[in-house]
Amino acid sequence: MENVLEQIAMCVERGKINKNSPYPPDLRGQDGTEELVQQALAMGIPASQILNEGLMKGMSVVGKKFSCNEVFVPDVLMSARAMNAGMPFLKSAFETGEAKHKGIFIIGTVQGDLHDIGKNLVRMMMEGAGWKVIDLGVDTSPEKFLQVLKENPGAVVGMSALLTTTMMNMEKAVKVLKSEVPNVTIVVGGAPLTQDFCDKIGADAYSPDPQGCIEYLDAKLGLAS
Ligand code: B1M
Repeated sequence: MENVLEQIAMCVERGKINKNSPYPPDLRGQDGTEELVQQALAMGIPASQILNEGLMKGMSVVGKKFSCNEVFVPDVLMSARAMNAGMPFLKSAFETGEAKHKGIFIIGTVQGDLHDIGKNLVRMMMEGAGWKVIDLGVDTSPEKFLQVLKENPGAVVGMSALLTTTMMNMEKAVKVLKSEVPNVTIVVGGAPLTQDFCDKIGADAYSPDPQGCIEYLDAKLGLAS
């Protein structure tokens, strides 16, 4: 069991997507995250363990290497692709099968920010928790958030930011939404954020991980089981 999780982490670290992908050359012909995640699920390893001890473990190694210039943007992009390639298989395992939606959750990475792995994870976990999710993708302007919110009255909005430089765009987006739709609930997250920042910009909640977002909304809407 540990072995397959270690292999998944290694594939994310090295950017190995699937058996057919030619990169990296020394792993040609070997399984990538696509195959290994499916194997791990078939072995009965819980999706959350595959996510935390496989995919996210590999990405955390990449993050540390990126910080000290041991790997560079193209390497990180390949790792992101390998991680994203494994995630759809986990999605079905996270899904509860409940037909009734708890509500609509609009999510996007804020303007100027192209990081989407964390946002995709939140989307996946929210879908699994019974929310209908509208994913606005990356580089989402305040106007886009507002337009989609107006088209979906009563929806909750989630925003993700990974760069200290784009946190100010999150602040702009929160201000625009709150001034136009004062009763909207906004949850924010992303590695550089803090509860203090959330309070300062007037968002309703900060969560360091997807589960916190689910639990906050369950509690707020009285949906906790
Ligand atoms: Co970027 N990058 N990057 N990068 N990148 C970081 C964020 C950085 C910390 C790396 C570093 O220097 N150590 C740094 C930011 C520094 C800072 O702002 N202080 C950085 C930089 C500088 C940059 C560029 C400027 C690099 C350059 O071009 N010179 C550039 C910016 C591009 C842009 O956005 N305009 C850039 C580009 C990229 C890639 C494109 C190569 C790639 C992104 C690919 C993609 O997303 N498709 C990339 C990556 C992969 C990273 C690192 C290595 C990993 C980020 C990640 O996906 N983590 C990252 C270093 C690191 O984090 N250690 C780094 C895994 C992910 C699951 O975690 O997104 O935090 P995270 O999400 C978590 C929680 O935060 C939370 O849940 C998730 C699961 O637990 N969460 C929420 C997230 N959103 C939430 C919302 C919620 C609730 C919880 O409610 C709504």
